[in-house]
Amino acid sequence: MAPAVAAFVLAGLLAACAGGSSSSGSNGTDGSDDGDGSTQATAAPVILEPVVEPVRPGSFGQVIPEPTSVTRGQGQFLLRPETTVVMDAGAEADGAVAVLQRTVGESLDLELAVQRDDVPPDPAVPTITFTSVGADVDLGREGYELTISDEDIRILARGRAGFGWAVQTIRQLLPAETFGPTGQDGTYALPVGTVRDVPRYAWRGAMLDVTRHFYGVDDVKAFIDEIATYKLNRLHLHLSDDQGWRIEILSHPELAVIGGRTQVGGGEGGFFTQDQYRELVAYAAELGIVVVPEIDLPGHTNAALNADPQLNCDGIAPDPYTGTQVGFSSLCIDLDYTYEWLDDVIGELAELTPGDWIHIGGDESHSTAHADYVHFVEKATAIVADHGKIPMGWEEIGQADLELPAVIQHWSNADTARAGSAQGADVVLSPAPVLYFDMKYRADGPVGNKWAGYTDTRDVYDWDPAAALSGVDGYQVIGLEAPLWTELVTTLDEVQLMTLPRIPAMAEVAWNPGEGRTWDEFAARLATHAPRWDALEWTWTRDTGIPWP
Ligand code: TNX
Repeated sequence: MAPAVAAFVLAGLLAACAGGSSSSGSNGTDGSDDGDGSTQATAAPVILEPVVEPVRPGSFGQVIPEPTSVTRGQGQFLLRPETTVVMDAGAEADGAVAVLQRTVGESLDLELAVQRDDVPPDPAVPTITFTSVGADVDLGREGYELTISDEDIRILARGRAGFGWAVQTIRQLLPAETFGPTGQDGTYALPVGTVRDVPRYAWRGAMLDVTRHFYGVDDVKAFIDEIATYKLNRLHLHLSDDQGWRIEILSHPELAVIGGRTQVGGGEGGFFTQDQYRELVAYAAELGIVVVPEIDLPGHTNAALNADPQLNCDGIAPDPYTGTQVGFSSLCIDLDYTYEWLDDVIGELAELTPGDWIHIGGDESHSTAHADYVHFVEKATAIVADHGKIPMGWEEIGQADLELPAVIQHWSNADTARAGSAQGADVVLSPAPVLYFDMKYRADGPVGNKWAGYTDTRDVYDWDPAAALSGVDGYQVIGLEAPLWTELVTTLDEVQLMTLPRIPAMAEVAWNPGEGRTWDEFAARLATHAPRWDALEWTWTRDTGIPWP
């Protein structure tokens, strides 16, 4: 369809929707949602032709990140109690189906029983089919095609992630209350149409610092739920720092037992046992998220130096540290023990990590001499590679000779980041003035830091990652990641306050290349997510400039 025709049809559709305003979101129920969530199958507006992108509020739900292409049809699919899931034998959809069952299924009291595709489906039963048959290469590892007719739903993808993201889209096409606890009343409808959706960047991440303040399994799962809703696919866990060591290491138990006892301000700290950590990795994997563990080295190591005296050049352990300074600690670079210890730690971490990457930190090693720093990074990255993983580090590691593959994470100094990319390393962008979500939204924000400036939701949304690091080839930038440091962030409520709504804004920048995206349109769509967060009892910031309900 020619763009002009698409625009004409879109205009007609918007006029047909109740009120005709660009924020008349009825979650795709064509205005027939009577306001209490129940939906009648009648009263669809008259639409002469399907609408082709761009997607706009009221045209096909309020999905964030905005899908890269949508074709809107007429009518709706009703989710009925007998709705059955069909899994094609070749489809790696178990995780996605489990997520569908425990979100939409539990909320609406639907069993969503699974049937293999070798059993011919009863034509009277509405089905949701997951299949890879005919999925084209352009869908990549994470893309999906979601086709909703008035009789059934078909999800086409090449792998786990694509099926998972299709399920997140389905969730968002339903009304807000379907995000709530079990037993929602009513019949819920999905709009008829096709979404074909492929992400812009392969790395769409968030980092949670569990060291400065410890967050336990349930808190981390809640954070995983939040980022998965917006199709982020990497959870970087900052597991060690001066103030705490948070992962059990069986060959050096004192690291967690002693190093886990502290946190900023003197609270009791904590750590993950390896079983708990495996549970988190599996929980994330089901939602399409790879966990990237970080052990910060050779600085940011006071907790380890305190727990194991042998790591110190003089054999004397320093006192525990519960303040917020950085740059004062360093492993002893000349000791053989340092590398034996590191090999043990990285070896156990590699065993716990199905993902490709292990992050060795490398930031702010201000008390390590430059030559020592370079020597250490070369040894540490080699140890990671020996354990079959790709070394990743903050941009400073680009000062060392890097064996490829390697990933550097840009946060502060573009020249340092370029030194790594010039060696061929992949680059993840986390520039502090835009993506450090420990910064306050604005001066009067209740929680947060300000050293990198204030960052409101619009700053995140309007940022252009393609222009962020001049002189670095576009293909080397594999994606974006928002770090949440927690010196000043002390509870899960505050984690959510700092990341909602900035995570959805970043997620859309990372997913959708943006032709036709505008802040005003996004802000209207974003506002419709607040009732979803409320239904989930997630805390969020009522940032300004967004038409919240
Ligand atoms: C800088 S960013 C740090 C962290 C702090 C953070 C606070 C980076 C690689 N290092 O150690 O927690 O600032 O905003």
